[in-house]
Amino acid sequence: LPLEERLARYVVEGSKDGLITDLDEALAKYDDPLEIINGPLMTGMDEVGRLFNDNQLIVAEVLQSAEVMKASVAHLEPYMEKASTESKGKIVLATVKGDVHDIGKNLVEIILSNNGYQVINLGIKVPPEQLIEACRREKPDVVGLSGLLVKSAQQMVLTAQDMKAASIDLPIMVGGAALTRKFTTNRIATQYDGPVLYAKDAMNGLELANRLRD
Ligand code: B1M
Repeated sequence: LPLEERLARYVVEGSKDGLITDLDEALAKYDDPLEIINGPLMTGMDEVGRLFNDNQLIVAEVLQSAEVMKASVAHLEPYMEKASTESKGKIVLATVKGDVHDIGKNLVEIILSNNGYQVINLGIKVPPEQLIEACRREKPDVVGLSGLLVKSAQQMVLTAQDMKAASIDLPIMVGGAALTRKFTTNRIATQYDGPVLYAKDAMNGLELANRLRD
């Protein structure tokens, strides 16, 4: 099989046998390690999502796929471009209440921290109270919310409402598969006093954070 298909297959099959060797081959072939993640590895993950939706995979198998994705990101991370050490700002990052998906969020953390941001990663299933407390404690420049489930998009609305009630108006950046720009503008931003920005992927998240600084 060609390299790209082999990489996607590790994710789909949840197998790590030969993974590192192929990732190293990919590192030699691609200029930017992020292209390996956004390309073949994401193709594999999308296939996992499709098979899971069709009841052809069970949660335990999807978990194995997630492990392959995480191991791949960990292997590629040291090769990603790192900007100067000057601190560009602080971001509190969380997967919203009720949601355990964290691969995308952790990718956002890697990209932001490699590019000069201090990231306080609160983890998964983070309730609004915990986020509000972190905002008061950490005084971040931006709050980043991730969520992949349809119900997580609604949870982001509730989170924005609670933050507003707590008189917080820091910029919020949201991302995740179930979200759209339209939902962000029409449903989340209308419930909040500060800016609410939609990031389609982790790189876009970095662009938006940079734009907020300017
Ligand atoms: Co779940 N899951 N899952 N899952 N899972 C999805 C999301 C699903 C679409 C699969 C499907 O049915 N086709 C579906 C959601 C349906 C829906 O609501 N529309 C689903 C479901 C149903 C579930 C469970 C309910 C299953 C069950 O238990 N019956 C359960 C939910 C539990 C819960 O959260 N309470 C569940 C559990 C799991 C696992 C634990 C097994 C595992 C997660 C492991 C982990 O994260 N540690 C898992 C996985 C792996 C997936 C899929 C297959 C892959 C997600 C992923 O990691 N993608 C997913 C299907 C799919 O997405 N194709 C699916 C790779 C990752 C890099 O992409 O996170 O989208 P992503 O991040 C992207 C962008 O979205 C963006 O940047 C990244 C790219 O650069 N981004 C941001 C994300 N957050 C951002 C934040 C930002 C900026 C950008 O700024 C703050």
